[in-house]
Amino acid sequence: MDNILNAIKECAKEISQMLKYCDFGYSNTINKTGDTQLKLDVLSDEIISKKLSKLDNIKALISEEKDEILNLNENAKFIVAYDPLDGSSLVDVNFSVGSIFGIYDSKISPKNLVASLYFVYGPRLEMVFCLDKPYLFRLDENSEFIKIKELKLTQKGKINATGGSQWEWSDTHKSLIQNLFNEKYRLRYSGAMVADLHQILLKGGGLFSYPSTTNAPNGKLRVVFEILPFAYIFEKAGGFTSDGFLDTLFNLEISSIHQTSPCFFGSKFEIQKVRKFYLGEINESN
Ligand code: AHM
Ligand code: MG
Repeated sequence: MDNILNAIKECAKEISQMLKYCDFGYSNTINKTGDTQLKLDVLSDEIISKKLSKLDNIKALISEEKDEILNLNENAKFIVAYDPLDGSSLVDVNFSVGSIFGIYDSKISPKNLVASLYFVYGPRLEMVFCLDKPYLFRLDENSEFIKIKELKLTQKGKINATGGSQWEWSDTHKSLIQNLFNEKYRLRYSGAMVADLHQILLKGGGLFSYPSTTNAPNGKLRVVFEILPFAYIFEKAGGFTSDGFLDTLFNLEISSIHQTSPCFFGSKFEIQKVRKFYLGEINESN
């Protein structure tokens, strides 16, 4: 898998450079989820698919920006699923954005996810790579990713990051969020899941949620290339995940590559609380 990791690192360096100087207007295409693609989304996807297509141990590529699977080498082992530029609508306000990759062995199923990594394009270029344990890396002045530390979550955090619009939340979600604020959690939400989840991982805990909403009952975030890669990292860091009901996001069933799901990532305390609210064991915000 080393060749895949090395190729992905090179892509991230290229995307990071492109973000600094490239025009960030809209293209005239719409992706599978219905978002009008930014030129940067399309360019990031091209950088990744061009480089990874050359590797003979990749069976197929799945991208947020491609409607269909790109089949490459039929007998190869790995399928790489990726969101080339997560949070791209925030580039115009110069917020941190990212790229997310999940590496699956032979088929797309939660159990077959064998490694995941993401990059944060912020003031620094950072990477979190996880095989057995998640490690933070930072690009140095010689353009090398230097290992900084292992990421571990505590049992209870202080951050509350929740997506969607409040008027579209269920009463259950409103009560859960109010309950966390009553327990002195602090709101931290930029609108780019890579940056928001990275903050929770580096600060040691908290809750990130993207719930079911009235206009998106299955949530907004995509299972194969956004949710599962982060669930893998969170659980390997000692954290927990759920869709509100399941005791792990790894029990989700996948029926299509662009499928979405409500999702919750956090420390033990917060995910236990999420499930108590969603399963109806608690319904008061206090
Ligand atoms: P994108 O992949 O098209 O950028 O969309 C995903 C982003 C996530 O990064 C973020 O968590 C979410 O959309 C924000 O949505 P909202 O503005 O509804 O909270
Ligand atoms: Mg995304």
